[in-house]
Amino acid sequence: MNNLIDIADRFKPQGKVIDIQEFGHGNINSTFLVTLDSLEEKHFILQRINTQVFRQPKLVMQNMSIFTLHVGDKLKALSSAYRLQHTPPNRRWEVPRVLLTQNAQNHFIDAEGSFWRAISFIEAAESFDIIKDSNHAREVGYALGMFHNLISDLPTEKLADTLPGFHITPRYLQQYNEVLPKSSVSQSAEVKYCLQFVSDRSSWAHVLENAQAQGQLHLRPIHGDPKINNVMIDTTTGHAISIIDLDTVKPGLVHYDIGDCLRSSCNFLGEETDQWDMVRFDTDICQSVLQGYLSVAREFLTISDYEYMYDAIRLIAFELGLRFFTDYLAGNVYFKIKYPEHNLNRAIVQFKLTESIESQETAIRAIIQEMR
Ligand code: GN1
Ligand code: MG
Repeated sequence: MNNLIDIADRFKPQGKVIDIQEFGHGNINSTFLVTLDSLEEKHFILQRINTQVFRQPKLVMQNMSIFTLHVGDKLKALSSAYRLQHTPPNRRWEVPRVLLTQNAQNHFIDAEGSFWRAISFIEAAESFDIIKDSNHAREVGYALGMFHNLISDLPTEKLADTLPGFHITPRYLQQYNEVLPKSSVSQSAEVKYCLQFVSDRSSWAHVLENAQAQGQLHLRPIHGDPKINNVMIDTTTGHAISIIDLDTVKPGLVHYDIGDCLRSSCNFLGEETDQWDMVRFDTDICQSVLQGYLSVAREFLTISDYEYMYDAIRLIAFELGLRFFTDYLAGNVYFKIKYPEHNLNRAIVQFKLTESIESQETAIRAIIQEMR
């Protein structure tokens, strides 16, 4: 704790650190909520970046600064006509700020070599691991649309690739094929189910990358991780007011974001359930998320973008299952776990969700078609 206080002290904007608690449910970084005895800024977020995953954490911070500057300017420049059209009256939209150390650095490396950074806390807001209702779903979709809208004109060349291969499904398949022969996990019924599941879908897994190679889809700045619990909801109004967790903001396909937002929102049991056979993709929630998304994002989507939306939803659920399963086979080197089979269980949840998406293909395609 003392060590944590020392580190928090370096970033605190003012006041005295009075409390530090672990915060959120991140699978990669370690996150803490710092409380200050200050009247101005009462809290901030302190994070230790997992440098096994983010090998160049300084580039993560650089992207974050470029993003924040761009969006800050853009929000100021939004015309009142635009605001009237897209943002209901009194809706706030906040962008997390990077806090600097007393030496004006955006990070601090401690004696053990850990990489720390601090980010402003969004007050009077909360996030949820599981969708509450269709109103919440529309807000989650709105948040992603707002985010894409604010960064759609940020040239991708300005953003560094902080996580090469992230969301490129064929690369995950390649890793899986490398890890599989070396793995010593026992061939339980669950493992056999996963092996078969991946094998049955391995040729289709190239769908988005092929579409990009053929010029049908284009790289844009993306969030990379817009799952439901990264959308902050105002505790009073119920409005979405921010998307947090900007580590994976980098060039990519908006489809990864749309797929990730939907796979996480439309699963009422959440990512951590052990009731595999009950996992379903809820199409009503899907419709509400897309309504919210398109209320702000319609302008920059092309006909091809719509055509690949169904594949994106199916693919990102499959891909996350594949990533969890590969990590289980590799001995849990990437995602944090609470028990040895954790990543296997998480993989099965995503594969069951993928099955549910596949079994409702016609209905999901109809929802997308209706909204175009
Ligand atoms: C990881 O740590 P967290 O929860 O922000 C992962 C995402 C996954 C997510 C699944 C950099 O995000 O891609 O979708 O777990 N982030 C990275 O919960 O791999
Ligand atoms: Mg994340």
